[in-house]
Amino acid sequence: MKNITLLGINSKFVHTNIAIRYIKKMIEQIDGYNLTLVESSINNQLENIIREVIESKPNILLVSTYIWNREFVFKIVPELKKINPNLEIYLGGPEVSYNAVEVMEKFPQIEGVLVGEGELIVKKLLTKDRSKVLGLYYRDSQLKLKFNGFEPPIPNLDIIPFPYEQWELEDNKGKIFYYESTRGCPFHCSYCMSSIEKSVRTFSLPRVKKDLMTFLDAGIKLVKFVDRTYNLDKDHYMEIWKFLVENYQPNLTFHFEISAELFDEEVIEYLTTIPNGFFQFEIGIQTVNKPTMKLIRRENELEKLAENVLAIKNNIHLHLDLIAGLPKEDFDTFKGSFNYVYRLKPEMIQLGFLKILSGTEIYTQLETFGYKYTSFPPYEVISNNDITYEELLKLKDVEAVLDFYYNSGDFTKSVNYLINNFYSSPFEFYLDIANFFEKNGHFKVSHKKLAIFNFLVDFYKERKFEQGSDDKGIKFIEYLKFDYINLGKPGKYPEWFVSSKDKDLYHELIENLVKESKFKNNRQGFKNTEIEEFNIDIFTGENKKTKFLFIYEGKETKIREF
Ligand code: B12
Ligand code: SF4
Repeated sequence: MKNITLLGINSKFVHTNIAIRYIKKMIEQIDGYNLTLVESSINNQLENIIREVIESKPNILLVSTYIWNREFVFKIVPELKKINPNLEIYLGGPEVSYNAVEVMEKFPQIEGVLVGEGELIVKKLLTKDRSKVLGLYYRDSQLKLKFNGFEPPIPNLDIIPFPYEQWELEDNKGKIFYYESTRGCPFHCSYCMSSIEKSVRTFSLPRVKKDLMTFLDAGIKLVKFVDRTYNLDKDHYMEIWKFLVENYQPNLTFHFEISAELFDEEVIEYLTTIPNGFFQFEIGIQTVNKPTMKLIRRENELEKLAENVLAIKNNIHLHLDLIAGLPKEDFDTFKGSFNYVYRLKPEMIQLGFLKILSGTEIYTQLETFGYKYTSFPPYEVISNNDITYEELLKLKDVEAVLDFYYNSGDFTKSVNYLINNFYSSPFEFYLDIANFFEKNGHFKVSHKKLAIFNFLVDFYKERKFEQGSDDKGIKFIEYLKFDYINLGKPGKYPEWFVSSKDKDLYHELIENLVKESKFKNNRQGFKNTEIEEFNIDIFTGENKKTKFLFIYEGKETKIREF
């Protein structure tokens, strides 16, 4: 009996590694091996991971290597070999699949690199002579590097077992569970590793439904489909969606990466009926600059895209992605991309920076577009012919303030008011406040939520906006008060928040809510509510007093005007 340890190091504790689980399940089909899964995150200490691996007493170690753990993996491997010189170490995963020769030459401690889809290759490695295994880089008895050619993509995905154990789903309800219903992508985006492997294959629908039922029954919170573009085959994806809706669970969200312009009217209509929050879509828009779209082979149909996004945004959480550093996208054209996405008002805007990944088309265009990028992971672009390092740094600052003032969802009224009244576009606002943060050193330390509110007040004062507004700044503060109180019952009121409330009326409202059985008693009612009077109509902006009762229900706040 040999011991095999499988090592997966995630980017954060909440993530899971689906690849290493698949491979474990495949090895379970062969006799003669004791298997241990060691899963950790890059936030753990190297020493702890080394210890955990060694304590599992492996004869063979299989390591899953990705961009986020590459540095960790290459530090751990030599140490493990020092501790146990007989350990056979094999690496697999996207970070070693396109540069296996280099990896084998640099790390003599590594027995072999398995390139491409690992499930069948590992099975063959453990059951056949190495000279018969496709997809394996290894050294022969004279230490000469050998490769017998690539293993073709697995034609029937159903041979791969469901990766998760029932107990782990039940014990780790808060983790993100990844899931695949298809593999491969037919598109050719020049920066993306998934564009390399063209063949799209699907797990069968009965198989997918069975797997999804396991998730639905387990009481977990988030399942992320890693299908490269989920909505490729309408029959396939609609049947899965319909199945999920038939088995709807209120506290579970399914996340899909989709291409919004591929939806037809029937699908859009169907999507407007999905229970709120049940589905979450990530849509890679990346850029709206025409020459850039052409160069990266990703030509968005902007009108259709916007129309579809707006049609489904009421009940589906949307994450829209942009990439800075693409070819022919300069600082100004990036503004255009940013403003396009911002005006669609998704729940989240993910502002990413181009990574130069080996194996992709962009990797072959370094000279054409003058790319400079970091030689360590994640190989992020430093500059190119169209954008400077300083401009990219500025966009990083914009990304940070965007997280504070947009993605947090905490400033909907106040920031909207500022953008609509004092700026020519959303980007100009975020750039301006990013400059303010930089000048005042606010990026250097982390801040509590209240500080982020206070900075907005300081910014408002420093820019002297009240001089340019006909209400002497009243509206801004009223909107900010609303945003602040909407977040939860204030422990204390900041200096700029002069609270105005009718205490007798508040008492009466709570008593009514207790009568309605909304709360058990007055104490519970006061704890979970707040009232406030505003000098303007928060929803129309008119100069008219309004009073609201805020009812805090977990992450949600319900508002009643009275
Ligand atoms: C989930 C995910 C993440 C998660 C992390 C998950 C985790 N476990 O911690 C998050 C969201 C944090 C993330 C972030 C990033 N990611 Co990401 N991510 C993915 C995603 C969507 C799924 C990966 C996956 O599980 N796929 C399903 C499995 C079954 O397929 P697979 O990974 O290809 O694995 C197969 C083979 O590689 C191989 N294999 C894998 N491990 C092993 C081990 C052994 C021993 C063997 C033999 C074989 C083997 O066999 C597997 C099964 O066939 C992929 C895209 C995709 N759909 O695959 C991108 C992907 C891996 N990410 C990518 C990138 C570029 C990034 C970012 C840099 C993006 C960014 N923000 O700019 C960041 C980096 C974060 C960081 N801290 O540095 C790239 C490639 C990176 C690389 N070379 O590793 C991918 C491929 C996207 C792309 N199309 O370009 N990502
Ligand atoms: S970015 Fe998305 S659509 Fe483009 S090749 Fe990669 S996975 Fe496919």
